Amino acid sequence: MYLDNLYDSFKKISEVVRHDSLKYINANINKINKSNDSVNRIDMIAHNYIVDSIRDLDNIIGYISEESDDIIYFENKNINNINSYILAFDPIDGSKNLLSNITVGTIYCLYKFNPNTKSIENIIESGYCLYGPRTILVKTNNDTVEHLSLNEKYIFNKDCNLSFENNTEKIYCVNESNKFSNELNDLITFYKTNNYNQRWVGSMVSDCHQILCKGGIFMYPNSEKYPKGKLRLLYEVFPFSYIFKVAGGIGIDNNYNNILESHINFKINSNNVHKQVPIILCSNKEYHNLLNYFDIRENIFC
Ligand code: AFP
Repeated sequence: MYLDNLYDSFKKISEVVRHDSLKYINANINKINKSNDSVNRIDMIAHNYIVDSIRDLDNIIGYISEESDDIIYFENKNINNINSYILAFDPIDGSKNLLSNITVGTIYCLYKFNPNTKSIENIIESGYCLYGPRTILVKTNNDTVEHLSLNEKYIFNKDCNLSFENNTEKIYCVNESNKFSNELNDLITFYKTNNYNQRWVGSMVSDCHQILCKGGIFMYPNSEKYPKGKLRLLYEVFPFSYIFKVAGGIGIDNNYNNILESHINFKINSNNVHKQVPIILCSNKEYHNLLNYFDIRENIFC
């Protein structure tokens, strides 16, 4: 499936983020989305560009956006079970950061979808576009994660593939102002005492990009403030878990299990379109460190 139209919509979003009046794009448009966030004009501009870009792609029968209450089906599409897809996306991830000119991005995930059972059958591609000092597109392409940057001719030019193989930096990425369980506090202390460096931007796209480029671990666990986690399963957690998997890493849930294993046949309904879940994303090496840590901890406390 060619998503060139989608990538073109990222170029348009990048242009608006860079050059339109800040007052205009950051204006609150008096709308609250299903996640209870107030919607800024830039969120809707990006949403509309993306929807327009996929509307004419035959096999994409609908979409899920952070800015739409429910799954939306395009009219007049030839819906058949064998070849139906939906695109889930967060048009502007980290939009609160835009006010302070901090990098934001778009996250997307293309799902093979069964319209009869309304369930996800597979992830075909996922990626994100970062609107930072450079506009960077990171996307899966079968078994590689490609890193492309927007050049002066307005073309996404491939720079390299991203892989955890050579990434050795010790970074832990978590918002420590949240109140976590004792178990998680102990884990964070483990990172501190083992010379990991803490980083927190507050846009998932930026924080996870840093981990993909350098190594380490990203966490948004459940906390007192977000008992069910904060990040959205369908357009934040699954896409990043898939990117991490292809790069040689993993996304894990509350019980430290592979979160992608729950995506097969995940049934979408109005109540779970914006489902929030706890998530940890890291390289396979960091995952083994984490399991070793828990083994040792268990032996001490048993
Ligand atoms: P916004 O899109 O509302 O700015 O939220 C961004 C986000 O969903 C995700 O991108 C970040 O990882 C997370 O929230 C940051 O949240 P806190 O810094 O408030 O914990």
